[in-house]
Amino acid sequence: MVKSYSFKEIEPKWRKHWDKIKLFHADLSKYKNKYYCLMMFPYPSSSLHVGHGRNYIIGDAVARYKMMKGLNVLTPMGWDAFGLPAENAAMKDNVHPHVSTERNIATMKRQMSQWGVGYDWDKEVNSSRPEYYRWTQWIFLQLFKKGLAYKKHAAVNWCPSCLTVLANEQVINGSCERCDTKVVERDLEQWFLKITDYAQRLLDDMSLLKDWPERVKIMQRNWIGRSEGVQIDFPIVGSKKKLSCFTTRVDTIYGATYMVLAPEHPDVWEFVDKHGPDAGKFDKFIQETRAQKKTERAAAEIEKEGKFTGRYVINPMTNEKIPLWIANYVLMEYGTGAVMAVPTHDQRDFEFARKYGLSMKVVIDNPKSPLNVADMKEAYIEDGVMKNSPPFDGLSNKEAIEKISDYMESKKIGKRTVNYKLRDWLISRQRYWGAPIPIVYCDNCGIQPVPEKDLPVLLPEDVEFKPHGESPLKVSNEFVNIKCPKCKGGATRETDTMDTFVDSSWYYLRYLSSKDNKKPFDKEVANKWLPVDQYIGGVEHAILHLLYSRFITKVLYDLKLIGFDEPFGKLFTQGMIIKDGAKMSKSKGNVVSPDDLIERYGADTVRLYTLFIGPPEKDAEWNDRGVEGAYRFLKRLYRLVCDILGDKQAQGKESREDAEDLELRRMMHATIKKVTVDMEKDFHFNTAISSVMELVNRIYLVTAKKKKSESVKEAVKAAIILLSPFVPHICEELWHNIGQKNSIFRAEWPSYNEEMLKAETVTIVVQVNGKVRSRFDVPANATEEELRDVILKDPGIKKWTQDKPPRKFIVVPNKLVNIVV
Ligand code: ANZ
Ligand code: ZN
Repeated sequence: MVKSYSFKEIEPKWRKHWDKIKLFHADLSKYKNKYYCLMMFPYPSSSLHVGHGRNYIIGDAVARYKMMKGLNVLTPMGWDAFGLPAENAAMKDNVHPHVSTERNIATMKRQMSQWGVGYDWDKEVNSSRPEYYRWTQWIFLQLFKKGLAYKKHAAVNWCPSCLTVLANEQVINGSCERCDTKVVERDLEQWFLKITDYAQRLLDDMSLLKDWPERVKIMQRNWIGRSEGVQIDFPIVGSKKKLSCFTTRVDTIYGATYMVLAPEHPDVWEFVDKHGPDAGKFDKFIQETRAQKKTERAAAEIEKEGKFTGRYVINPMTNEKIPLWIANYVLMEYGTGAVMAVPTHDQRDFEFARKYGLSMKVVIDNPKSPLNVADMKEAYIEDGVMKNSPPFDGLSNKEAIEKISDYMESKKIGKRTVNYKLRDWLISRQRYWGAPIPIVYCDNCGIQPVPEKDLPVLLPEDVEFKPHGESPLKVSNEFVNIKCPKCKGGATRETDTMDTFVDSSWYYLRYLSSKDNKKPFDKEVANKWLPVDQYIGGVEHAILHLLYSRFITKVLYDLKLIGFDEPFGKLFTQGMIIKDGAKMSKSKGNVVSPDDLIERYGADTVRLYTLFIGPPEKDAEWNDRGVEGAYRFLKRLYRLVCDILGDKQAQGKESREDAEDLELRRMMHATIKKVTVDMEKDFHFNTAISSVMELVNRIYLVTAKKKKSESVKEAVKAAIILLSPFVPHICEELWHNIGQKNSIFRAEWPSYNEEMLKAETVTIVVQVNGKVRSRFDVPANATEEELRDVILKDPGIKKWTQDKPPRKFIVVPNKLVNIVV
């Protein structure tokens, strides 16, 4: 009797079995062959779609494969449950985030389970529960005590839709990372973490991250943005003060014909007469510039606008008086907020100087064709020869950089400095759904940390959680008004909550001690299990989460709380799933739910298609027809094992081993090698799967001719094992069908024999227009394509074909090729 493929029966049965045998349970005391496989934990915003599935399915395939390779695999999962996505979802559903978060978690957990994605749920974490955020607060306090958390007044990014400030990293092309609304600037007092103290280490240690994608490292490097240059002091005419500017091109100093300040520069009103007739104009200009987006102001194309302050500074090398301007293209956030302008060699300065008729002087000449200010159409920014810069004339500008820097340092005019684009991490949020910042303000004692023994600072439940531009916690008297931990006088609590990226910057440590209520994590266990062996997640976190986690790990390392200073050994970033040309997402209305597909085809089909869709690091277009194809393959596989092996072959007689068996064995070894290498190297599941599909096709061909053979049995067994990380349910079922007793995931991953891979060769005769012209040794059963490749490129054959594509290319397998030209 041939049974048909009934995934509805098979899938729940085996999931129950894996639970029973605790397949995904990791014994943390056994760390010898440890393999920490981590997938980025999700925001519980709503149900998952097949795009999300890619992350978990890839991770699950890797975890199962590593188990079969004999490693002790830890694969935990949890919930990045605080923050805007969860809170926005709650508002939409008009329920408290507590309720919606727990409800969404239940849905997502069910979906993960239905995908057949296994986790060690004993180690689950939820960042919105007090037993977790207590330790997020604790980590904040450690940073505070180290001077790495501080409060300051600053111009910050404000999202008018989310009604909260955002970190620089959360502003993508001038818009909110969450809701795409254009951000505006606001002046507020906020909490920052001093990630800038770690800028150099975050750069240097990237050399340790050998198994990270190059593009992620490049993004982090650019974000940190290190520049070497000189900070130069310019005396101000009629003042004792000096103006400092940062330049990477000290070689151009003799060409600095004016100076520009950012409109936000704190000294602006020292230079501009506050009560003079022009004060109003300046004030208007400053306000207007500040309303411009910083990203636009930093862009090369911006229309340069400025105003002359009426004052002058002295170029310390030429001793000339040069005018002092303010301009929109200078930003306060970078360097000193003041720039020495060299219009001949900097394009922005060039445009500005031409617009306002400021003087220009060539100081780096083009060695190929001398420059002339009057004829210049743009700044000359290449390297060249020093000119108009006595005593450095004639040197190459590269040499001059060193010489002038030395000179300035010896005369105390300037100092070599390094600047970073990276800014401190703004972590306060004027939102409800986050960990309260554990700080108290007392009139007597100032800013006081909450004592560790008083943690957690619980999030009050009796407040209106909807954002209205001010911290919702402000309205809770009970929360706000407390006693100062130091003097016991009246004091108030900080009412901002922490950015969720603080929660997620350490969760990989908490999995190892998820139930410990004495400490955030266990140093010994952490040192044994970390760094994470394989981290898998979306490239959209290249800067945000991945940079913050590296920073927090380094801080914990410096505090001697852990013994490693990079959290993630290997990183894999999967591409996005696209539907109808756009990233699959609820807001775009193009989501495909796994629930319907699993109902129709089963989880294995969805998994197979998700992994087969293309190279996993690349974006891929979801296509429902492809799902159908995956389903057909699984049915075929099922039939092969149950029908042919089970019924037909059982009745047949063992046939004699022949060339066909040999070829099947060769192919089996080649397939084992292919899948193993793909799993170890680039996670190219798609090519791994297609090679097993070819093997299955070959088994079909052989069994069509033979009744019974040992090679077929071996090949079937190999095919089942090789597919099991991808389609675990059906493979577990077939594994038992072929007589195995234990779970397939307790079986050993097959090895291959290099000797077997060598294909047999045959000699074929090649004719051109019916005349024998040559002979070739080629692998047995070479395809027409392979033969064309070898034969048509051969000089001896080209002579006869005159290198033109043949009219006909007739193949008699393993014997002869006839080319007609
Ligand atoms: C003079 C000069 C001459 C410059 C020249 C460049 C070319 P990176 O490489 O990004 O670090 N700069 C400094 N502070 C700035 C600010 N707050 N806003 C806008 N521009 C600022 O860029 C450093 C260069 O950017 C500095 O070198 C300065 O212009 C400008 F032929 O100084 B330069
Ligand atoms: Zn006090």
